Amino acid sequence: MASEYTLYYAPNTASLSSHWLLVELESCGVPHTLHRISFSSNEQKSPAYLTLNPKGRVPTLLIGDSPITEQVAIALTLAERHPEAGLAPGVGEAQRGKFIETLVYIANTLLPAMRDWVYAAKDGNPADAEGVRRLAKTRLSQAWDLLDKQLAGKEYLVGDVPTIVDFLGVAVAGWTKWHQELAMCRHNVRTWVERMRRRPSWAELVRRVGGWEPLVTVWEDKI
Ligand SMILES: N[C@@H](CCC(=O)N[C@@H](CS)C(=O)NCC(=O)O)C(=O)O
Repeated sequence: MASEYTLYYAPNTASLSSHWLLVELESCGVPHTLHRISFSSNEQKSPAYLTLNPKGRVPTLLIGDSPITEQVAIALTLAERHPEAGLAPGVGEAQRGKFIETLVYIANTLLPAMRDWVYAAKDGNPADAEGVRRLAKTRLSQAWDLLDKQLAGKEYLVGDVPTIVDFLGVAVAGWTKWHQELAMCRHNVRTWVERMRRRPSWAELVRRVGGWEPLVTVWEDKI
């Protein structure tokens, strides 16, 4: 079947959740194609890519000819386009409010702190980077404390089945070695990450991106 989805991605970056969800959706018969962006040649800032994503970042998902960016927006779009996969509670369902709250928290607290921690010296003045990273670490730690509490006595962040907030959270938890250790020293977070990583789609994702640990090390070296 011809695929209407093309994901512009780079291994072990913010595109990981989008890639994982697309692999997950293959079990519902939804195909996709991939376009790997080379960070080493700064392809994310090339004129051709900037026409798709003016922010010069990954991920970008093309739906037909229409690009959307931001991993949280991509995840929600995929969940809404494929309700049969059960990746989000529907409008009006009991869990919908908690689901939106968790999605927004990931989007406006966890992910920006992660960006600040990784890119402090690049996004801002390198002389200020240490202070920015210190604050980002505190915010990440507080975010994982909160998510750990939310997971108490539960298998997934919202309701009894995995939704996109679980895919987004687990993807970012493993982004770097340091961050993975920070997140997974909390019992509920650790068992949740391990549970999500037992999904066949995770094993397939790791196989396709060429292994997990070596990529984590690559990122750690860059910071
Ligand atoms: N808010 C965006 C952030 C995307 C982002 O920061 N992507 C990074 C990779 S982790 C990127 O493309 N970096 C390349 C650059 O900034 O030049 C999202 O969550 O999708």
